[in-house]
Amino acid sequence: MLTGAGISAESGVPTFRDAQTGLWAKYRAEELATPEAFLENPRLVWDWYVWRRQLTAQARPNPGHFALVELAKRVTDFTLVTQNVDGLHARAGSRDVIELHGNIELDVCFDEGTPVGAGEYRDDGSVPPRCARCGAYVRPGVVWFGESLPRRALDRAEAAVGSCELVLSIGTSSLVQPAAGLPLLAKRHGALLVEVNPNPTPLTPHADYVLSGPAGEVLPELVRAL
Ligand code: BV8
Repeated sequence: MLTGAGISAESGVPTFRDAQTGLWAKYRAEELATPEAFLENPRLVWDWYVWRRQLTAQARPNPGHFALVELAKRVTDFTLVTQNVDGLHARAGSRDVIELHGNIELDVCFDEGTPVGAGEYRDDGSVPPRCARCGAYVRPGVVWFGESLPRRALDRAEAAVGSCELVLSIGTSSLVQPAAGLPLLAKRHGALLVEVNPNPTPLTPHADYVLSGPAGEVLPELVRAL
């Protein structure tokens, strides 16, 4: 299974396609989610992530997330790969989720690249906060545009799509690489490709089946039909 922002839309988490609202309306997500934007204006990008963290903290998993928990119990070899940084799959009860683009709850030292946890922040009132070890800014533990994905996560995802019989691409616009290439990789290895999305995407012409509707409605139906 590969999921994108669309599976969290019914939980109230805006997708990347959705225009940003309020303070952030004048920015494109792809512009803010870059190391360049952070270096240029650390406070702006940090505040954007604080805002998004509040949104994801308030969000609750929806029937689409829970249906994938159920599906995992019904099939022998199940792998869940997500582009989402909201942690909602794990909160729904999914185990061993491959988070290709990191997790918005985590903090990382901008210079050292190592996790920064409680007691590891410099107590100087800096915003963004600073790493107690080296004094560099702390950044959210997500993969920004132009940055490589975590090697182990990508290797595990590629191994899964290289050996699966069925791949579901759920709630993704299939525009961001290398994630968007994974369902096609699976198809090239002989897997059946099913897309779940209320809107067509560049992947739609390649899909064997398209379940055109909201994931929160389609996925529970799929599980019931099993
Ligand atoms: C990299 C974390 C090495 C941060 C994210 C090849 C060709 C062209 C460009 C590239 C390429 N290779 C690399 C690039 C550059 C770039 C890229 O792909 N750019 C795109 C914009 C063209 N990729 C990278 O930079 C990657 N790194 O490749 O490193 C490298 C570097 C440079 C050059 C070469 C190689 C890193 C990409 C990861 C970036 N980080 N997130 C954060 O969240 O703040 S990406 C982020 O955006 C999300 O994680 C997600 O991946 C993406 C958004 O896509 P979706 O999840 O699909 O969401 P979207 O809003 O787009 O669509 C929602 C869909 O849901 C829609 O289709 C809608 O119809 C549907 N929907 C709506 N409601 C529902 C629904 N579906 C179901 N149910 C509903 N209810």
